[in-house]
Amino acid sequence: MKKICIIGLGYIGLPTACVLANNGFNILGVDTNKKIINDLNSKNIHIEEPDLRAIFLKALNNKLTISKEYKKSDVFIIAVPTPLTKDNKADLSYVVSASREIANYIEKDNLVILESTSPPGTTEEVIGKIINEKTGLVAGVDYFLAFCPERVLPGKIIYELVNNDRIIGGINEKSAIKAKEIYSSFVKGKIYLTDIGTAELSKLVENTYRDVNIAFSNELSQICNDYNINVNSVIELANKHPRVNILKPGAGVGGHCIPIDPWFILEKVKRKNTLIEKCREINNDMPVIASKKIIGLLKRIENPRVTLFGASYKENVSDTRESPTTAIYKELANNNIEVAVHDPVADNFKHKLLSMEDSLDGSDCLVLLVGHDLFREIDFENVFKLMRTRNIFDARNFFDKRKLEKAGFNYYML
Ligand code: SAJ
Repeated sequence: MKKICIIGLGYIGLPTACVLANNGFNILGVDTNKKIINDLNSKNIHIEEPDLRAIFLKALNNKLTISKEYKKSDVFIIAVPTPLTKDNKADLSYVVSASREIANYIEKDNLVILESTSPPGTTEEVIGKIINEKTGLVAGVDYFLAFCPERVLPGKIIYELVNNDRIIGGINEKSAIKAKEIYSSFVKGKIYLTDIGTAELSKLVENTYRDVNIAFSNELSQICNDYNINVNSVIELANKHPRVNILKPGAGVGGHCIPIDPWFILEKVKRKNTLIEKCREINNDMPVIASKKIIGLLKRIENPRVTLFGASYKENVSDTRESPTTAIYKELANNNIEVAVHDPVADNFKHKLLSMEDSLDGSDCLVLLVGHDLFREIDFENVFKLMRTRNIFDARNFFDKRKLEKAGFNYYML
């Protein structure tokens, strides 16, 4: 049975480790975080994701071991974070330390795969270089090296891990074929083989395409304001065209992928004023634009109090990383507005999360930032009683405007 060492037991590494263990591989999951190791070994998972717990428990009964220590393995899969530095560059320190560790255990004919999203060149120029220098082995000759980006959507990770198509880039054809042998054990989608650089850039292009599309919709929302036309109706109708698919505007783009990956593309690009950078700017400005509108609504109210509904970076996930709510909170608080936050789904938010009742008590504006399904069940009669001034600012076109206006609320959209 092939031994695979998966490095980094986060949103990608842990589900991948489980799926591989449940498909006949002997898996060692490694992480530098002691708490994660202890929790996992006590059967507690640190990630909220539908169906993950079930496949994790099954994997423990199969061949999944969790440890802080690396071991000799046939395959090493790197799934560590690649965050953004303050000057919009990739922080590859986790990739570097994983590569150094792998170099201590790698043997001839092993396979090394990078899954973490990284700037083009990382697989060969960082991982390959470190391992080659430390071991004297040569990537593509003595061991196989490939990049196989994850493409799963948080909230649907387990389904998409199995059903999405995948791209594999190899340092040579043999490396790509070796990596395909591993992924084809569980992937039901198609697997496309290419070179490493093309695979690295394709991954970044997917997320950048989404960022550019959302920026277009956010710009449209501002243009529609000038014309006093409802942007959502415009997008809905334009999308009836068979070749148009505009995404939804909102109060910002969050998460740890879409706002970050466009910068990885630009890392070695000499051109200035790229469309990609402009779109980042448009999306980054949205929390401030939304805040200004909220502040404008409340200007005649003394000691205004605002309630933000939604702290996670998008609907129905608990993850609050890069959530636009953080920026909006800051902007409102800096303008002397008392801010309360309610989110029945989010985890680990920077500010205190209150119950719905406490967050709305005496509030002058309910701001809907994240369209969690649970918010569909809100009892607006109760909301009406709790609030001091009945303003609703709907940044996601989520509520039924007519129904709320009929119930006596002042309804505003972004
Ligand atoms: N958003 C909008 N309008 C939309 C769609 C999204 O404002 O119409 C916002 C969301 O509210 C959120 C942000 O964009 O704040 C990102 O959410 P998302 O659902 O677009 O993307 P992620 O970050 O959850 O996952 C993306 C996915 N990439 C693509 O769809 C191209 C996923 O498949 C990737 O695997 C993931 O990034 C990743 O890990 O790279």
